Amino acid sequence: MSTAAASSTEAERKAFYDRLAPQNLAPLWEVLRGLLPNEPKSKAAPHRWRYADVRPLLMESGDLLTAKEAERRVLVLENPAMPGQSRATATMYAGLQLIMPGETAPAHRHTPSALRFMLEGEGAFTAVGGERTPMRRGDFIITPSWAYHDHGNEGSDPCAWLDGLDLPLVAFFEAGFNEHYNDDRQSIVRPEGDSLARFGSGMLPLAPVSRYGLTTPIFNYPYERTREALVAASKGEAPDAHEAVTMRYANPLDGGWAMPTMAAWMTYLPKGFQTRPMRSTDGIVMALAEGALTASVGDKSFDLSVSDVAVAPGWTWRSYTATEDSFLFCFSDRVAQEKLGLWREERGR
Ligand code: GTQ
Repeated sequence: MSTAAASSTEAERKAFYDRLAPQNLAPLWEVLRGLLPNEPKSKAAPHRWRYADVRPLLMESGDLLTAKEAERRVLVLENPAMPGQSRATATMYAGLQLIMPGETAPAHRHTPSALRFMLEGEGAFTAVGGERTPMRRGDFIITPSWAYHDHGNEGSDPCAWLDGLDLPLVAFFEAGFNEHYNDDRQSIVRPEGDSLARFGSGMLPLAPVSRYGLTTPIFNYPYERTREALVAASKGEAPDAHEAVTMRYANPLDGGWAMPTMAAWMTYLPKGFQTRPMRSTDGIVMALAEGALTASVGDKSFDLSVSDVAVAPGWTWRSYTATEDSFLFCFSDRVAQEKLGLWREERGR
């Protein structure tokens, strides 16, 4: 008859584990607490990158190598708690991309989806699916999974933007593919503005066909329209205590989020407005489009100026105080978590 487990010594257990290892077996009871925490504890840390600090280094990289040499000239925003992993949050990659006058970031496509939030410079464009769009400050621009894309700068200023990609998610699923186009720039088959006219005018083609699978057919949501909508919406009802005035970028074909794995939204906080704390399971990357605010994230407090980027890790309390009329762009993996039935939030007082 076997002895009751309770009577076994540490040494006996250890000896047993040592016999398990060669068979690629392990005792669950030694790791169960770590596998099933009572609530999430993000590996990411709250952090803020000041654009004023990063910009000189980004510009220096412009002298160091061409966009073509680099393929993408980007300074990766690495979460300080996860160095070397190219992650801003547990699941989201973020970077600052620079393209100098006359340059082209050559056409390629990959299964990870990308979003861009335009920060600086005039004259940049991106091409997706045979159509070009100008990239202007505050524009939210999308590169759908597996769509060829190249970026160019036909102006006279350096152009810079925030990149967000679902790279860590795709790597987790081991579903990453990448391919180069046969030229630096893809051929253009549609006039500028075509997608926005067809899908972003509150009207749709009679037989609306999705150009990019699960991703919105609009690939540039211009800041002008976003800003106007938020300000107009703020007149109709008081800002929400937790969300202030928040609207999400939507796919006009189904009303869902614009992208299948990355959720993106913009929050308008009128000057002096202070949100109540909330937390959600998605880790958030934010960039200030306009204004000035203080973001409290966990035990940190970050003053954000225009184009500063910050990270609020998952399940970490966050709140904002606007020192000026402020527009805060945010993205996270919320849409993926929602689809998997995992997303939760908690609203504090
Ligand atoms: O512009 O296609 O920041 O492929 C990282 C990987 C940007 C891009 C990044 C990319 C891109």
